[in-house]
Amino acid sequence: MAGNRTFTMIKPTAVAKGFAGPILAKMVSEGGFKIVAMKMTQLTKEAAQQFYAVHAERPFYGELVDFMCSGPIVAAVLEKDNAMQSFRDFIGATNPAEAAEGTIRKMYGTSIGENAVHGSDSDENAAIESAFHFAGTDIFG
Ligand code: FUP
Repeated sequence: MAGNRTFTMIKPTAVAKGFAGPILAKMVSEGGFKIVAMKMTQLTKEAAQQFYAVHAERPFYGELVDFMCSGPIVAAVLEKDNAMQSFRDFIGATNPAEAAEGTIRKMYGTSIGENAVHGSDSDENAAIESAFHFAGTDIFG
């Protein structure tokens, strides 16, 4: 059965441009996602390396890590039926240029790297990524 929680980060450029508020509002009021944990934080280089360890062999890994620790992010755990897939549909394709009209990445992303938001790609990773950022007592489901 599909899980009812997923994990997201609003990435540094989107936060710096003041898009955290509009993005969160869209997630809640249009997407129907409930925020059950949230914080503004800045990843250390080590934390970004660890978070994206699955991409360590990819050519864009260094750039991705540098970008993700370049400024504050907003991390959140979201709740909805079928949360992981529903949220990935809602944010759109990895590359904003290929994302459907009206999706968060289309509206707020500028490139495949600076694509405004992260969304977990499996229920298992949603749980791992949520635990990476939040203690169980800081998730209010
Ligand atoms: P997604 O699951 O849609 O976030 O996409 P991926 O897991 O394929 O990629 C994770 C992150 O790596 C993306 F959000 C941005 C970055 N990336 C690049 O910078 N270049 C690429 O070619 C692919 C991904």
